[in-house]
Amino acid sequence: MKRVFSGVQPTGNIHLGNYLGALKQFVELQNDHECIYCIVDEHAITVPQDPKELRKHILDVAALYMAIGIDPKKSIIFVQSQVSGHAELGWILCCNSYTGELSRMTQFKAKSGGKESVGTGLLTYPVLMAADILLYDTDVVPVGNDQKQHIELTRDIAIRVNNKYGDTFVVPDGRFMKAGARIMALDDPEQKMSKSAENIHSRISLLDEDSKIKKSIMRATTDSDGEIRFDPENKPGVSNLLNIYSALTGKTVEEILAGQSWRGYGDLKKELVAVTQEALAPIKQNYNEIRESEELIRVLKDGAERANAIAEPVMKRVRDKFGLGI
Ligand code: ATP
Ligand code: LTN
Repeated sequence: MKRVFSGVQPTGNIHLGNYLGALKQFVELQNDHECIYCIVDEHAITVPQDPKELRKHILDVAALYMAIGIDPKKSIIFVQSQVSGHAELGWILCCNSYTGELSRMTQFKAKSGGKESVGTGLLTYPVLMAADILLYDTDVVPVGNDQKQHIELTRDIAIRVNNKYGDTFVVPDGRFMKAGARIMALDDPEQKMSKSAENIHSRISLLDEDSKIKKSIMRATTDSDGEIRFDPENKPGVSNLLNIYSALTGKTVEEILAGQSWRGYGDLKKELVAVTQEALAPIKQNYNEIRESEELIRVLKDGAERANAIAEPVMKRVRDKFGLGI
């Protein structure tokens, strides 16, 4: 069985972009893959965090993982900082990457742009991500399109180390969704939907109330020609709504448009509201039960043990290849 690894940061509310771009495939993959799903708290501290909030968000994401259908009996769910190999391998890989390649990453440029002083962690963020992946001899990494560059870097670093030290790492492949790989902000379809945007109506969080879902979708930015057509370049707003519809229902855009008698954007939006509310209702219900249960901590402790059991032999191999220790 191929091994899958992916991670989500415990920062703020998980939104439809995270779900349709990444999390939904986590659930699908667990039936025929050995899956490891991480809550990457060490990545979250590359920007300032309130410690109490961070702890809370770690458990929020863990509960959401389970609420969307990740089954701890099939998959490993754990918190990054509970397995020390991530930070250790992160350092070793830092010594095998170049500041030039890291400063070229678009996410680094976006997050550091215009700032007077930039934390080192923001620059080395993708190296820690490479460590997360390589630490488990991962074959497949399901992520949203925005992470493509980081996956490429991970492959480059793995190949570089293998060439220099002999076979050390498995070289992983990214896995991207067709429909949900890039969900755009509802208020500005030129930007990706993001946890950090100021306008809460730019995104739909998985735990949003029905009334908030309705408000955000009904006020989504479209255009003025009134024609419902999938054309991301000229009609980014409408195309984004169709894309969300497609990713939530599993229907292609052609199938969606073939069966409809919508007269305008209002009709499309109303139906998307219903589809979204229906898709998120069971997630919200599961979440509330799991978040309060004691099982959650047990799952994370057990997950960390199982993750560590896979990581430790890989770390031993790495230390041996590099000549570290005695
Ligand atoms: P944000 O930009 O919302 O802060 P992020 O990428 O920093 O998100 P993560 O929680 O680490 O936050 O992302 C989890 C997963 O969600 C990643 O695989 C990422 O590629 C994916 N993802 C994030 N935003 C989108 C989006 N708008 N469309 C599709 N996938 C997305
Ligand atoms: N960088 C990713 C989160 C992340 C990740 C990983 C994803 C950290 N480590 C390992 C896949 C595999 C993000 O910002 N979305």
